[in-house]
Amino acid sequence: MPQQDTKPRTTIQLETQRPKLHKVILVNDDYTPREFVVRVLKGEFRMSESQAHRVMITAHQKGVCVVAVFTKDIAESKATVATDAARKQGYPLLFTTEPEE
Ligand code: TYC
Repeated sequence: MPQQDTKPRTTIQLETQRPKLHKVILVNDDYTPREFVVRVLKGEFRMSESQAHRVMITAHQKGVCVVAVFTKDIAESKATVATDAARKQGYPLLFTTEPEE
């Protein structure tokens, strides 16, 4: 009778690969009107008036504020669209992105 192999099998744990999320960051400047910042936050990031106002004031007081987190492509696209909207109106408003830890 053939001997049975009783050695435990090596188990391979396959981790589900979750894409790293990227933050969209609103940067303060001295020139863009507050109302315009709020309008862009509402339009591009689907925020309510009060959420947008809170984020704008945080950036105004601290220099930057995290707006939201998305996959890399979406974060970069939203930051570009929002920044371009400001450029079209002649404002220096800037949205940047960075990977989450
Ligand atoms: N600091 C600007 C002002 O006083 C308003 C502002 C807020 C601009 C947040 C950019 O990310 C910003 N008009």
